[in-house]
Amino acid sequence: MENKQFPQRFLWGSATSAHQVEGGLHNDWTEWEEKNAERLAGEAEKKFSHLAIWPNIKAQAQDPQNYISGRACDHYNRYEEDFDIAQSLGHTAHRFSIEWSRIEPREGEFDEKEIEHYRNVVRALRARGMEPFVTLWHWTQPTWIADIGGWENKRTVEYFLRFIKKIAHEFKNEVTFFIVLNEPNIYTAFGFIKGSHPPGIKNILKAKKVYLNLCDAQKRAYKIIHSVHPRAQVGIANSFMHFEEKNRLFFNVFIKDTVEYFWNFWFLNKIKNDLDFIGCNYYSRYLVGFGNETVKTGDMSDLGWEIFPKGIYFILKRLKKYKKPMYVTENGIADAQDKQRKNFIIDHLMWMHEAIEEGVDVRGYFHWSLLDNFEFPEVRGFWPRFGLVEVDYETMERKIRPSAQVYAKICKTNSLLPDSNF
Ligand code: IFM
Repeated sequence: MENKQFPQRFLWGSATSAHQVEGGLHNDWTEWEEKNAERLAGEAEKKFSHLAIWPNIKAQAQDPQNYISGRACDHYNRYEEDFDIAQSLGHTAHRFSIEWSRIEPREGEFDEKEIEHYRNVVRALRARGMEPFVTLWHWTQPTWIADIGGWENKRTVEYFLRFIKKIAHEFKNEVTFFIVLNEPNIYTAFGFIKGSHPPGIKNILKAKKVYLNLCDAQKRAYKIIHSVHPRAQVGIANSFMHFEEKNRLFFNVFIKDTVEYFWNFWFLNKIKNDLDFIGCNYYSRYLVGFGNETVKTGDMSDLGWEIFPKGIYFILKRLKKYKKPMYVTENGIADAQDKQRKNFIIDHLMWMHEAIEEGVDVRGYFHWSLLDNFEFPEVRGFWPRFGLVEVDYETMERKIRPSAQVYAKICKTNSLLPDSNF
């Protein structure tokens, strides 16, 4: 492999979300965790015993404590130490979320102390030469929002926009990049169709209502942020999956096209005129349709997700038609032993580079995640290990994984060096 250089001023970093790393929260998810931890521990064997990693995680996955986010990584108190690590690894940007339930714990009461906390977070990043990318909603809400029916209720949109306006005012001199929503498609599918994470509903009509409300919120937030902060760059981080049909049966191609449209493009098409950039969260390929698989699949992560690096290229190429700058706002792997992460990173970046070479305007890459954390979708808890940095949840000690050093070389040289250099 020859040296592959990335564009000048390309941003390199990693991503987290408040609920997954901060600790000490009280929101609709923490309440749901308390009520469902026993059940989730009881279901672990059925859900995870097919995974190669099962013998190593069995005890943890069957322990109800695994499903309580609790003090998480204590990042709320340790963010400076964590940002020191990110800086030492050559990161030039960092994505994190501001937790609505901290800022507005009771309706209409904004907590100035917590606003100050996040101001300090932003300043800590800037002091270390990292550009902050602020997510404004990463799935959690204050309990008073859940009490009025959460995103099923139109009033939630109005409350959310009031929160957005407050944040835009407070941070207009400190933050340029705002990601309004994180993965509304995953939140809605698992929360309102499969019912496997909060609020645990299985009702397609409610799902539709929630999705439309989120869509409305994203569009209107764009206008509100720009009215307060004209120089802001406002985007979304959506989950994009690479879909393929299991085999070439005619009907399967139709199914694949339909699923792909609704998962990857429906929401984006609705909001595309109110968007400065697209955030692409990419993890894996999914085979859909009927009959036996004729597609040969590759290696799997600890979570059983297929490692399919070329998928990031296919997705980025398909997003080119929107003619917006793009950031890969998440891409990562659950790999407790850090055996696959190095190649995962190199191979995905190689394909991302290929897309850039072919004219796709990608301006940054955020690895998921800086730290091991509380794995969010379907509340899998602490056993999946996504971190560049390992966290010992007993002592809170941080240990940089070898793959993080490989990624650091890429960040520091702004290039993928020939194989021999890694
Ligand atoms: O941990 C999550 C994150 O919260 C949203 N995107 C996918 C990640 C890995 O599952």
